[in-house]
Amino acid sequence: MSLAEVARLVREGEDFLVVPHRRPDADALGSSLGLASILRALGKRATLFVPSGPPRSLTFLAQAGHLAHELAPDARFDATFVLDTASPELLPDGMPGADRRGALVVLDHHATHTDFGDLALRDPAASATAVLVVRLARELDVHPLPRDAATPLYAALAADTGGFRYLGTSAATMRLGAELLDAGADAWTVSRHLFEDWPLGRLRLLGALVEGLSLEFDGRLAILRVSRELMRATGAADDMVDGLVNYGRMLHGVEVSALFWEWPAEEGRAATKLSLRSNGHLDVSQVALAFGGGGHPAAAGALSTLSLEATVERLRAEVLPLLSR
Ligand SMILES: [Mn+2]
Repeated sequence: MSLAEVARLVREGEDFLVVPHRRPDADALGSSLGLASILRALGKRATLFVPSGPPRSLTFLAQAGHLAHELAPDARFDATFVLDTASPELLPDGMPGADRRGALVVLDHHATHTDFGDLALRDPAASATAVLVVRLARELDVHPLPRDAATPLYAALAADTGGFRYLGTSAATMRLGAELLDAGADAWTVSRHLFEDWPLGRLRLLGALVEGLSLEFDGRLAILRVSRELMRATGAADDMVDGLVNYGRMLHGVEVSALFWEWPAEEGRAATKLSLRSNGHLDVSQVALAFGGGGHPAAAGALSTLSLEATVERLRAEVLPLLSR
């Protein structure tokens, strides 16, 4: 689907709904805030739907625009933009039905995804969904980018590139970062909130995770276990676990870091959240896919229906062929 078609939909419509995936991360929320602000700069109405509200760590971003926690039952939209969302199951509850949401337009950069949406701009080569939002803004001749879009889009880009460090960070990534700074993005506030400013529970949890880290396959696979007991002992809240998987990847010799997070069992079924990071040579999105999840080649995840240790066991079996290639 072409950028021009999506741009035409924007020009012809008046009233838009913008939705990031559930439990939005910085790219999902930042690119949604950015798009809503760009639509408003064009004189359109934009409702940003985040029923759960922002996660605590991203409340600093939510100041850039109003988040709707619910939609009026009779609300109708000319089109609904869904951002950073690889499959419809990842959308929040309470989405309007097909008769009220208009065309469903997906902007996403996940390598593994479900084909959904009436129109889609999908580019796995884009380092963040924010890149696609800026492409759309250019197509719509929005110059310069609105000031209140700058910090959210910068945060989205900074988060998904690990602070402009990850594989795939290019001159174009840096140029876009610079353009967002020119538009008024507050880089220090973003860096401080995204990469520092940790609650004590998270730092204590990291300490315990490093202490309990185990290595497999000659130190090429790092395993981090987050049990409910460890969460209790360190005083960490559920929103403090995201991203800790990266610490396993920092270790010399490690190619894949896997974090296993014991999730409260629902209806008596065991569940383990699995996060995977690769140092670039192995495609962990394929491993996540085997567990019913997905993501990017270097960063992926899944929700396993097995217990924590059974998930570890299964992962060993899935990763071994990759490592021996
Ligand atoms: Mn993303």
